[in-house]
Amino acid sequence: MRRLALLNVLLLICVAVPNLAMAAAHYVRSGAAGNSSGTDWTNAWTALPSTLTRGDTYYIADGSYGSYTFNDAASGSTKIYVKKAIASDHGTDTGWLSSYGDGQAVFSATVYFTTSYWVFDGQTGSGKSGYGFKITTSGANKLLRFDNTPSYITVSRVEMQHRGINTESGDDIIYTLGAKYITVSRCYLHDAGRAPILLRGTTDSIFEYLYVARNWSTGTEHSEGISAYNGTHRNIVRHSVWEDITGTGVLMFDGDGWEIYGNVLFYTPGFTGSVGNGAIATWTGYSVTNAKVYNNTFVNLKGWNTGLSFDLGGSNKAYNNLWYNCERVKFGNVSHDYDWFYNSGTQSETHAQYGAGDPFVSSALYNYRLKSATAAGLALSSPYNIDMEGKVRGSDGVWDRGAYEYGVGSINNTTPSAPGGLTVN
Ligand SMILES: [Ca+2]
Ligand SMILES: [Ca+2]
Repeated sequence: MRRLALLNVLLLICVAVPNLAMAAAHYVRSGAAGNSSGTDWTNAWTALPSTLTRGDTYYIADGSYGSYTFNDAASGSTKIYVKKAIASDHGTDTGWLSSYGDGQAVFSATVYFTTSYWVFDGQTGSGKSGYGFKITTSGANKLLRFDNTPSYITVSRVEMQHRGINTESGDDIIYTLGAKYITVSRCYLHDAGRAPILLRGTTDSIFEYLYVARNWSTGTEHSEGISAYNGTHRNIVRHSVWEDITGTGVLMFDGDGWEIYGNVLFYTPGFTGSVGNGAIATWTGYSVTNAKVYNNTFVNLKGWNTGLSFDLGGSNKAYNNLWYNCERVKFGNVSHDYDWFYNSGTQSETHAQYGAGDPFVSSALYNYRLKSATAAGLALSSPYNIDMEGKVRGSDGVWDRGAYEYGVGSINNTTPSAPGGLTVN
């Protein structure tokens, strides 16, 4: 027994030691004036070094940084972690000052990923404020690029502020070329020169808990909130807010197996933009198959079609969506039912519900939580049963229509909260 126990202990040590020895932490702080070894906050690098080590974590303090290209070769599935340093997670205390961790680390030019297995985490931020990382530009560049078909990259808690001017040269915020298994989570994308998210050949990726506000579209250079084609399949867009997105559509894509659920798409009063093909749609001559469009809320959208329209393809399904005060809600090539409408036309649906007025807690504050239950929607399986605040749809007996579940859990539906209601952490 004792020999067995000792053997187990030795085995544990043998397993544990290499991992401990391999994973190191390094420190980056603009303005650091130590020996630039990156070993603590006094001796931090002033910018990320050109070569990073697989398995290691790089903490970055508040400050200004330039462009960076994450291009170190993958090694199996071992990730490299790049994190904003914050009070509760900054590695060593040697040389640490709280002022290094209470603001933003700002990359003032494009951030590129050209290899796989990365975690890029700003650690703080939600809705429209408090993000640990920021990427911005004064030029026509894209802000966050995934080139050369990289995969397994997670980007979270990053503000991406473009310059809001369309120069007709491809001013997009996020751009992918053949990327796969990308997750962009809890980021704030705003004032895109063209498209906030432009995907080419990207599959199996997730865009979630985003706040996306304003893009720029012109007659000769059309824009969209998401523009996706050339082999874009099985991508998920969920639990996100899309404010004042204009152009061909808000979410425009082609391909198979897209899932779009739990989003809010809205226009603020006085916004003069519009959408052409649909709020969620594809282009003429493009094909969408097996799309699922569930429990989204559409508010005050304007345009030629603010519904769901897929030109070619089939087997597309839409349930439990809510349209309030939207122009010309039309459906094309999609089976739809259990939707809710007010001042958004009369639709051919067996279980359509027509509301009596404004159903929201506070339209003035863009709080689109429901102030009362809707007629029961169609109960669906996981993962469609969770709203953006984590409420389990239907657990009070009524699966509500729209993005926000009513009447479940500890969140008081009648308490106004942050604009857009994106208070999740
Ligand atoms: Ca600071
Ligand atoms: Ca309910």
